[in-house]
Amino acid sequence: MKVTVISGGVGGARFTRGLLALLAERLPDGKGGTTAAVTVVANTGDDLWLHGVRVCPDLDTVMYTLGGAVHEDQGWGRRAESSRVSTDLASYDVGWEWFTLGDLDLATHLARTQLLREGRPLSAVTAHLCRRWEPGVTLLPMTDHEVETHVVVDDGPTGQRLLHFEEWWVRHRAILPARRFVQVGLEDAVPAPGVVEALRDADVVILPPSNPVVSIGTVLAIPGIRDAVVATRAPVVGVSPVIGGAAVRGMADACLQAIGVETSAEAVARHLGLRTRDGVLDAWLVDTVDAAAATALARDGWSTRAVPTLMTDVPATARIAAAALGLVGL
Ligand code: FO1
Repeated sequence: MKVTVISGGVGGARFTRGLLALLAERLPDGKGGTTAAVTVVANTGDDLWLHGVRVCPDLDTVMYTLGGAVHEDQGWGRRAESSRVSTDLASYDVGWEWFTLGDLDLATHLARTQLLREGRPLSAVTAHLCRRWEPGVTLLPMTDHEVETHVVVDDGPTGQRLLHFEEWWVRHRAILPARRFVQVGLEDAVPAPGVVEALRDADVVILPPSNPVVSIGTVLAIPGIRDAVVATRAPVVGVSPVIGGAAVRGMADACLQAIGVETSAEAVARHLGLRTRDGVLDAWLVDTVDAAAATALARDGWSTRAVPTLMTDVPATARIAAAALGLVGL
């Protein structure tokens, strides 16, 4: 069975961890894993150069989470981390003192940067790093090109300026109203090797509860990826990142507001669109509190279901993954 997941950071990583637990139960490989082949196509729009190293937040969040090394409470970065280097760097007044690169996390960025400087594409570098963490999936960046999400914010009464997404998200906690998002470098980008094939050859494509704008939206914006999702023979099922009108993680509501989409399970589904009507989804899983959304969407041709969708732990997430697969007959 081939499963392809389009993922951002924390939400997508946690969902995939539950999905792997479910698949290990249903299709065991006898070694605690699964015979199913899972590919994660991850957003790299949050990536940035900092202190001379290339930081890939969503790739690393998926790699660390599935590799068992993630700082569980944060959802990103390494467990048992320290920040001696980052603290000392601040003394030089260099870089972003509000963006902490942990000491162990730095090893990942240094290794990645060295391999990139040797001329290897990000997809090959990611595969190399995953040899250590054995995430149990094929982890692909959405593209090997540098595409960085920037946020247009007001600058004084009449001006506007561009902030890197991480500055808007971490330094300003998404408080500055985002007028729009710009993926710098998008026009030159093509899907990374294996991405289109993973979408084309999948038995199911899943959009987990990641940020629909800056994570899922950015991946779908890479020329060729959205078309591959629309064209795949696999059913495409999404899990709402919004429960009861509130974004579960991060500041998805600030992002949705920026593109004029209401923060609701129904509005996000309609934003992503039904595949038979120029969208990308066939089915949409919502939380039990959003049962009305499921009913409204079902009336418009959606395949929907309302189940508890809070990913409180791995078993709960495995049940959510089972409900998502169940929605498309798997
Ligand atoms: N998020 C924060 O809120 N504060 C940080 O200092 C921070 C540092 C950081 C370093 C490496 C990395 O891979 C992620 C980091 N994040 C931090 C999380 C990051 O903002 C998010 O993981 C994604 O951008 C959103 O998915």
